[in-house]
Amino acid sequence: MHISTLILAFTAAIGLTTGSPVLQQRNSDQCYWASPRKEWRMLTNQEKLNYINAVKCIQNKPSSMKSKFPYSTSRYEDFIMLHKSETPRIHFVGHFLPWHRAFLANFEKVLQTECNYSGMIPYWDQSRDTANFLNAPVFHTTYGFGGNGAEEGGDPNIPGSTGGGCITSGPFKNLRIHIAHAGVDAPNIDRCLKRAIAPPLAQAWQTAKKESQVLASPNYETLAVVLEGDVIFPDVMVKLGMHNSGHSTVGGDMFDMYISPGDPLFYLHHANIDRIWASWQDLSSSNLYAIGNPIAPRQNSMLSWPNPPAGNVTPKFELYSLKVPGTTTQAVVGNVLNTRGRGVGVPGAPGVKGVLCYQYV
Ligand SMILES: [Cu+2]
Repeated sequence: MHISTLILAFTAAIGLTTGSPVLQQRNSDQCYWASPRKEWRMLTNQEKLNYINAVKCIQNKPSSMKSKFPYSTSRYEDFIMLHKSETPRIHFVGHFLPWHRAFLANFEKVLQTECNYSGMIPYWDQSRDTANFLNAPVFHTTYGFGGNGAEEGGDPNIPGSTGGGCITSGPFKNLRIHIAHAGVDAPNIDRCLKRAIAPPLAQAWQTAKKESQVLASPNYETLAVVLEGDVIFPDVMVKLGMHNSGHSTVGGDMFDMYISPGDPLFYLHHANIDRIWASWQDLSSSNLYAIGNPIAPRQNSMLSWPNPPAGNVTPKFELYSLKVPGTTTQAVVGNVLNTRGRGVGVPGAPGVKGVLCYQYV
C-alpha cells in the first residue's frame, strides 16, 4: 500500500475525515482526544494566570454546599470541607488513589463550568526543583502561588523546614480560610494560608529515582502503599512515600491531612501523584484496571472511622460523597480507573463505565 493511502486510511479510522462514516458511528461520549494535564512550567505565563484566576474565581463564589457544610464560606471551601469531612475514610485505604483522582476531576470540572476555565489542572513535579527548591516556578510571586510562609523557624515536625508563618507574597497572600484545622464540626475561624517549605525533604524524597522505584511496584497493592506512604511500615521508602513527603515539603496547611486543599498547591501535588499512578497503569494492560487493598484504614489508631466495611476495594466500591460531574449518580472506583476511559466498560464490573478523558504530558 502506498504511504499516502495508508495515511488516508489512518485518518479515516480515527475519524478525522469530516463526515466520515467512522466518526458518525462513534459514541460521542467516548474519549477520542484526552485533554492534556501539563506540568506547571510547561504552561505559558498566560495559561498560568488563567489557572490562578480560575482558582481565585471559585474562592470568590458562594458555597453551594451550605446545607451539608454550614461552615463553608465559598465554593473553594466546599472542597476543603469535602476533603476534611472524608479524611478518616479516604487515607491509608485501598481507594486513596481513586478518591483523590475523582476529587481532582470534580474540582477541575467546577473551575471549567463555574469559572469558564478552559484548561486542565496542572501538575507539579517536585523532582524538577530539588536543586533550588525555594525558587521553584510554582512559588513565583506572579506566575505562581507565592512563596514561603513568614520566617518562624520552620515547623518542628518537619526536618529542615523554614518559614512556618502566613505566606507573604503572590496571588494568595491575602487569602482567608475559614475552615478550622481540627474537628469536622469545628466552627469557623478566620486565618491565613501558611507554609513551612523544607528543601532537604524534597531533595531526599521528590526524586526521579524514587519515582522509578514506585513505578517498579509489581501490583496495585504495593504501588498504592508505596506511593501514598504510611508510617506503620518500617521501610523508610514506604514510610513517607512521594505523596506524604510532597505534602511535608510545602508544610503549613499542606502538612495538615484534613484541610490541605486550603493551599492551591494541593491540587498540583495531587495531580503529580495521580500522574505517577497513571504512568504505572500505562505499563501494562493488567495494571490499567488493577485495584485492591482493604477498605478499612491501615492506621485505625489515628483516624476515626468506626466499624469500617470489611473486605477489599473493587471497581464497584462507592467513593463517598463524590458524584460524577454532571450526573446524579454516586461515583464508584471503576468510573475513574482509566484516565482515558470515558464510556468504556470496566473489566469485571458489569454496568460500570469510565468517565474521565485526560492524559499527563
Ligand atoms: Cu487527601
